[in-house]
Amino acid sequence: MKSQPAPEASGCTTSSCGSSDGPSDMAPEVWEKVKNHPCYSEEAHHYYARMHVAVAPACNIQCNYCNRKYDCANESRPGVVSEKLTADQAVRKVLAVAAEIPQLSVVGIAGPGDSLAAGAKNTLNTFDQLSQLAPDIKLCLSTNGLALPDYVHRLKATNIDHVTITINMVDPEVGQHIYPWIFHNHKRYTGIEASRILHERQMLGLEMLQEAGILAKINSVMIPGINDEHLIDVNREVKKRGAFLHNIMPLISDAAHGTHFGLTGQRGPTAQELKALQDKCEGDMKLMRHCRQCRADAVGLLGEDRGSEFTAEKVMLMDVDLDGAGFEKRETYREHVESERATRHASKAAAIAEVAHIAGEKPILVAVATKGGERINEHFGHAKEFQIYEVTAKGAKFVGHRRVDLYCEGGSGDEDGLETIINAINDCVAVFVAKIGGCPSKSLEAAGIEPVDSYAFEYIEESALAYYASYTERLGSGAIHEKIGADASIRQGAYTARRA
Ligand code: CLF
Ligand code: SF4
Repeated sequence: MKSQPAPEASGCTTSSCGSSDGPSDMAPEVWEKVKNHPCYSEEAHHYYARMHVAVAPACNIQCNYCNRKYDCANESRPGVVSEKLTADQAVRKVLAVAAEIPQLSVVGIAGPGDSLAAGAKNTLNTFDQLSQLAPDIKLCLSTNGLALPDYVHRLKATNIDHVTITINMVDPEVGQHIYPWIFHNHKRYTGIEASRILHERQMLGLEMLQEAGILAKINSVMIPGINDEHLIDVNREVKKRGAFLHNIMPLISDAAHGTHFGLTGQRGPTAQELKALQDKCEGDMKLMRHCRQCRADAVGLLGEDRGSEFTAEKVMLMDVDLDGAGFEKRETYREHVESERATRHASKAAAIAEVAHIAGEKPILVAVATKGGERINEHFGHAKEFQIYEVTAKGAKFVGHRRVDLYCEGGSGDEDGLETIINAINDCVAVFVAKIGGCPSKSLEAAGIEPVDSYAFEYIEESALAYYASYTERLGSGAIHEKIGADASIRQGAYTARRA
């Protein structure tokens, strides 16, 4: 999605999302729309991939956290792409990826500008072609909302079920500190008037999506001191207008990105600040916590980016099947995931029953190294991110992820990298890995983070619950002490290789 956007997924708990029939609080037709969407369903993001095609270079507003000139293949944040595509190039790229990656379930258009700016010509052309050529793949769109009211009916006619609007304020007084200008109806507006128009168009667009039966996800960028507490009002207003999911993301404000906020020293939130705000907003509306703030040309599972395998040059050399493009492989994969879902439901319920006798204990956070499939299946030294689970006797719930520097590059450990990892997961009591060496284990233990490889290749949630039982027992016996007051830092952007 755009500059910092992107949507959400469910805040699902162990007990609600394991069924292949869907959670009990969701209508079957809605579950059908979200169950294989890696952004709209937290569970789905362990299994399904998305890709973005960068066909929308222009933007009709300016956000103080965006600089689309900055491009780096190792950078991961909205608004950033390596190459812009025509609609025809984009369609060819999607068909090439769909043939190679059976996990692909969604194609999104999220910039690098605004998908609906400048008449939305490329966006609509791309979606029109894809809805004919690969009808099993869902189409998804992200926008700042300024032009949205003009296109809702057209999006509905193209069978687009998922639209994300980035909404950072519902009060133009707040908005004027985020948006220096907008361009609307052939005119440039600045100051509070710009924010007022943007706000009114965003609310109208959201209401129209609701009327049209299109699922709306709201992305909000948390900017400490500017809109952090205000996002509680945003959450209330978008919930009132029928938004399905709210995704609150941390501001990315590294000065090297050249954004207004980066250059003026505006900081992003810490991990604890972000989680506290997400917790406050999580009521009867679903909250997305697994957003990776993707590039506008990202390809793959949310925690990975395989975009470099599918550059326009490489795609031109591929033998692309325009008729079906791997449909059978995708069908087989979806059947496999459905069968996993059915099995997991019973297994998670049994794991919760095992710890149900533990009462009154505080939740703990654990970090997990995973390559997907809801399993602990990544080595500590190879992890580019850790998934964070909050564990209680009621279940293990995904609450976020932390990007890190690779610890192991070229076969040896990097002590500087280790420090950034510890900073990133410092609020966790344990880190679950498939394998870990003696040196990093000692440093982690010294920081109060227990390295755990005894659940290697097991399912994450069941392992987290088993660990919780052992942790509370050891705490009760005095064998270990409670970890209090630790916070963690949020990395600005994805991993960037330090060695050639
Ligand atoms: Fe792309 Fe956005 Fe669709 Fe997902 S991303 S257009 S809803 S398919 Fe997802 Fe990426 Fe976060 Fe966006 S992780 S930035 S929320
Ligand atoms: Fe950048 Fe435009 Fe997206 Fe804002 S809406 S983040 S200015 S591309």
